[in-house]
Amino acid sequence: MNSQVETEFQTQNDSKETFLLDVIEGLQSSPKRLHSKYFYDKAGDQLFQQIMNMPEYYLTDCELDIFKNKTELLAKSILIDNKPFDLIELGAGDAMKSSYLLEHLTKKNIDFTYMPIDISGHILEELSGKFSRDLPDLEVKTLEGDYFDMLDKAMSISQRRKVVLFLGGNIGNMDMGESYHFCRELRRKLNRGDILLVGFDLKKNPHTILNAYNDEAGITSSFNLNLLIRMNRELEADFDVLNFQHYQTYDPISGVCKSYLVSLAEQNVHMGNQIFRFEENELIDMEISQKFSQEDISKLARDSKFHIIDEIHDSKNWFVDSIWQI
Ligand code: AVI
Repeated sequence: MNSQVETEFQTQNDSKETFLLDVIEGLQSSPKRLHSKYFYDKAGDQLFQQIMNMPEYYLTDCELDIFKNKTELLAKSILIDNKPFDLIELGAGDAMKSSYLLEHLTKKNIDFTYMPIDISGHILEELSGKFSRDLPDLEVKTLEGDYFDMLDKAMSISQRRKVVLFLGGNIGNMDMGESYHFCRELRRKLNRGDILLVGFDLKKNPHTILNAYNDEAGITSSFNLNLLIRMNRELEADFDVLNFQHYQTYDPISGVCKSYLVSLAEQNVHMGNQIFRFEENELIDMEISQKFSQEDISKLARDSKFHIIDEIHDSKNWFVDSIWQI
């Protein structure tokens, strides 16, 4: 049987116009900031792949350990009744981790449709191709676009129970306030009985965390600097990349892990008809990767009106997939 793959298209929200406006607003703020969602152009995707393969970057291996070795537990916690459901993955990428769950459910003849949501149509096409070859019995409906728009679409095209996956510790790329609003918005869109499975990177030895974002080879540095290169190419800016330096911090009390770019000189950067002045040692706030305690996770679930129904940890206890229900 052939895999049943359909795609819903939608114009990318983060068009060049939005990118430009966000950048201008960020560089006019104090402190200056850029949004890490813009890291992921073609070169940024490749650098992120390299990050995931670095020995210091443990997050991917930890969650892979859960999906590969605790698949049965994951399946049990999302299969509450025997009713058919839709398995939605926010930011599915190459679905490397979720594939283990998908294969497990398909082999058990569970009636479900996999709905990967991603901003990149190219990634979704590749994913469809991969599943037609490797898991031909899996029913796939790809949704290209913004998470919340596509979640609305998923809710409107099928009335079945929803299980939403938000993996990879991506929730950490929001500050605590933003993640609360994000979970509240998900809660608003879902129905009673629906499930949200979120991957959280846990607080641990601060050296382990700092090293994951401050690698010797400088890949994380290139990942940050690549956004300046992207702005030069797409927004006609004239950043001199050699005049900026990556700086990483981790505060073990708050769990806030942050990356900055430091201006190495007093300099002006042009972008169209805008000029941005940088003092020597002035910072651009680039990315937050929040780390969580169990208490932080319980509070986030409670505040956004979910119940935690299960928690599945990796063998080192460094990462948790927390399973919430409305
Ligand atoms: C995508 N996200 C979960 C990564 C993280 O760990 O915050 C992005 C990243 N930034 C630097 N290294 C990895």
